[in-house]
Amino acid sequence: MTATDVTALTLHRAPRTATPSVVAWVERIAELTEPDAIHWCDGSQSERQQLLDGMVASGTLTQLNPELRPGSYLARSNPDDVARVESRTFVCPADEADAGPTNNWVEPAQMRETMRDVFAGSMRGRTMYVVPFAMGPVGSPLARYGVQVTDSPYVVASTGIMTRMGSAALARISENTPWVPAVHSVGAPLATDEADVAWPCNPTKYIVHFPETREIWSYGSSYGGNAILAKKAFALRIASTLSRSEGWMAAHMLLLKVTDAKGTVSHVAAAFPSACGKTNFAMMTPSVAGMKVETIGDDIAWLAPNSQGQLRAINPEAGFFGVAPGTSVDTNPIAIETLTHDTIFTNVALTDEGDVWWEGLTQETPAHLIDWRGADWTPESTTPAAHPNSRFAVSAAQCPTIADDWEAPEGVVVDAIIFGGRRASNIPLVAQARDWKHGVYIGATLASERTAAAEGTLGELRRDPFAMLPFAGLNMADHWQHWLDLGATLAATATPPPIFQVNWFRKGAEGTFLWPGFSENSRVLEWILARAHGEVPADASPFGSVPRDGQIDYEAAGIDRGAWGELFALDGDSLRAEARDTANYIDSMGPRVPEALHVEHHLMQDRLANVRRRSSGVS
Ligand code: GTP
Ligand code: SPV
Ligand code: MN
Repeated sequence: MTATDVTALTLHRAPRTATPSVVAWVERIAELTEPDAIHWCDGSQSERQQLLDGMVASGTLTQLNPELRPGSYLARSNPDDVARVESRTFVCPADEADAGPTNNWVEPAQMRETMRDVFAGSMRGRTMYVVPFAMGPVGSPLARYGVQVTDSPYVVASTGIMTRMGSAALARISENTPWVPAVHSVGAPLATDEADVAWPCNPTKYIVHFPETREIWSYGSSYGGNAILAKKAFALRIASTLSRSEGWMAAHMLLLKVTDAKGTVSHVAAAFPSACGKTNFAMMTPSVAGMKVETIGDDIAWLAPNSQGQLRAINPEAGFFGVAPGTSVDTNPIAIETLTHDTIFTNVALTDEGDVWWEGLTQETPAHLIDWRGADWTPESTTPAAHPNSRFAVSAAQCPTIADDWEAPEGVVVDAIIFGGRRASNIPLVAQARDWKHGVYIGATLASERTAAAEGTLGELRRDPFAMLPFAGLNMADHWQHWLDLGATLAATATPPPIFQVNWFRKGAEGTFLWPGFSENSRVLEWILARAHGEVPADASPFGSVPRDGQIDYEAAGIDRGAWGELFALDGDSLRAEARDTANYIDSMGPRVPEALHVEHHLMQDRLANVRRRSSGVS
């Protein structure tokens, strides 16, 4: 098909509501990528079913047993396409300093040329889908809009779950609406009569952001954040620069609603790095009597101060793309219930009954499975049945604990902010920052052990400031300044929400987790809210305020006094060594690091100067 034919097809097929700038852009991308056909997605149920049926026919999806898992499908990716590829993710502002030390940068004109080269003819033999979407409730003042073109029906179906996708979003985009253009190709053009593979992709991958023009170009991968561009690429990387110029904040945070036994309602936003417990915390079944936790979001929050000095938040997404392994009726019964129907699973194992399985789902391991690579698997196998980064994509609306205010157009008021990571040592179970600036220091210096959510060495400790290391589309030091500025904006009219640090992953001498986690995290949440509402005193520690003896019923959580003490133990030498590393780390973020963070670091060092080895929480 020639470029002219494609243009005619586009014009013919473009819905009347499509604004001319969107149509013109679609035509330009079609001329570059040369698809065989163009389909403008309306987001309807029938369109969705057609896509799913087509993918079953082509072998991309396996339909699960409709009696066990109605409306649900399994995708097996190419083994080289199983997680985000941070090494192939680029942030390309005109000035390298605006990308900062944490991002891969290429001069934008050069990167544009590379994009033109790799995308040229990249959709030959395929259909290009035009996928309009809203991030946030359609019509909300906090919502933003985008259009992704992609040659992957799997990405269309996933985006249909993860965003408000289709005609309503497209109708919102007028010539006066800023919208984010996102171009995606699997990078596997098909020659005439060439048979397709189940998971087309390309060994060469690019996930590219041009923050100044708010553009995204992604090539070669169909996995998660690499390809569902509304999610990390837009709602975090592009949004982190957009929000800085507009005075709000894009955060890698879950959002939840808590109602305590007295009926008091609070909302909490919490940032944990990838695969460190956001989905679990957002869907928690509290062990604290009378406490109710409801879900608003499990991965991304957009935060905005309002004129009364409140911090308002929305979940810009409409679905959950969650880690499967470890999810069970014991750890996350709400997720298990959410996943009973209409779910797309990727890289989990298939049972002989046509249902899904993953490590940790059941205590008993099935005698036979088809593993995530499509090979026979038995308990004797030495490789995992499900890939460690295998995931489910499911609509948030079908979560049994979805909060009634999850789509409130004005967002919910944030009463407390939490930062946490996976830390075997040094970091206490919970501590309250002394003030906003100290909280920003905690967020900025956050570290965590590396998980399977990205490529790299598992378990290696790395800094993950604000859980945004892979998701900041700007100079990290500017992001830190933006957090300080947000606090100042809030403080001009009201008291900003308190900031806390948590660590569910501290290990004892035997190398096992000291804290049971999951439901028992509600005990920590209860203390956090009591502090946020000014109800209880606390003890002082170098990390800020920590619980007083008796405030958290750790025995009810199933641990003894010894373990409780270890959760707050301070090892002076180890903490000072970490603080020296922190100083180097802060310096490595370059000349734009806010002076306030250097000051906070010195204050922390002073507090650590005389720590020997003692335990807090235990006398
Ligand atoms: P992303 O989607 O990658 O951003 O991850 P996430 O932060 O939502 O992580 P998720 O809740 O999916 O948890 C990832 C893994 O951590 C799962 O295997 C969980 O079982 C495990 N996990 C979650 N919460 C806890 C906890 O409180 N304690 C322990 N020990 N493990 C936990
Ligand atoms: C993460 O890695 O933080 C995720 C999964 O939420 S992905 O969408 O692939 O980025
Ligand atoms: Mn995430």
